Amino acid sequence: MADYLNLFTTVQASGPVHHGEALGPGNSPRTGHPGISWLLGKIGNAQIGPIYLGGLGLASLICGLIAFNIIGMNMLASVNYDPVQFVRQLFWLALEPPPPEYGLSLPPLNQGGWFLICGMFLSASVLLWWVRMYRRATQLGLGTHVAWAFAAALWLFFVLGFFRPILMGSWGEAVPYGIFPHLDWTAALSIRYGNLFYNPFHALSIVFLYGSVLLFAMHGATILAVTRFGGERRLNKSSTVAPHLSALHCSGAGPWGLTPPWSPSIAGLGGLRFCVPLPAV
Ligand code: 07D
Repeated sequence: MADYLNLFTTVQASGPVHHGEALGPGNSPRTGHPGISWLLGKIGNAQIGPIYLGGLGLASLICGLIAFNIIGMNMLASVNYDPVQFVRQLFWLALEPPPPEYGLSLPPLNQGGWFLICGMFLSASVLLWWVRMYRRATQLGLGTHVAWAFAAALWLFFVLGFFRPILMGSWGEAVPYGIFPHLDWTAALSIRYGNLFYNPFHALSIVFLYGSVLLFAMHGATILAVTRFGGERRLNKSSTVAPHLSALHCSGAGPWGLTPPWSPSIAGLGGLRFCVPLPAV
């Protein structure tokens, strides 16, 4: 019989697709028919769609697409519209900010003018997406945590590409659009400030970034373990997993066994909750 024993023997959830919570007035309809993906179901929610696009989402995508095209067309122009060279040199191509002599003034299009126009569209795109994200959360009665996490990333994006160049008095300080060119910018900035590896604030940023990832992973894994993967029932059936612990914590008469509520279970999360016998499914 299929059983919830560990992550790799889970039973795939299948059934009628869910079309989402009812949307209140002022919302657009969702688009697309939801589908089920077995592979996605191995790592999380198996259902994809329907998608909520809405006015803000659409406006954001349009602005992003304009920015993307400005970058692509400028890169193409830089290789004389040769498609072969475009592909061969793609990782080295760039849409660069204006040279420093222009300061914060408006340069000609091919001297960084396109870069500034592109920056405006890209900024509009990410800000519109932020508002969409915030509104989706409130409309569905969720917390706005994800929007604030995204805002933290946007803060870095705008510091590097907008606030710092203004404070330095030159758009030339901004990060170029391009795969290797933006990495070159990072390396150059690091060297200019004495190698960021020696900068304690950069070190702290790394620790917090990696630390957040670890905490989010542990938090998500805990939620999955005790909900989707049937953690309560699995621990209750712990005789299959650890007979000695099961005998210690889950034996005895009555629904609560001999485990007092304050004693740790094998999960260390409180004996009472995890030793309640549940009907076999
Ligand atoms: C940039 C913000 C999110 C962007 C958003 C915008 C689109 C694009 C595109 C339409 C990433 C959305 C945009 C969707 C659409 C089109 C075309 C997030 C961003 C939302 N470092 N370093 C950090 C490490 C070194 C340097 C942060 C590690 C070297 C500089 C992080 C190492 C040198 C800066 C970090 C390492 C160097 C950083 C980034 C190891 C280079 C920064 C956090 C192991 C030789 C930035 C305080 C992040 C910063 C930064 C990690 C090495 C330079 C902690 C692990 C020594 C100049 N580095 N780094 O999430 O904040 O970025 O520094 O070697 O400015 Mg570093």
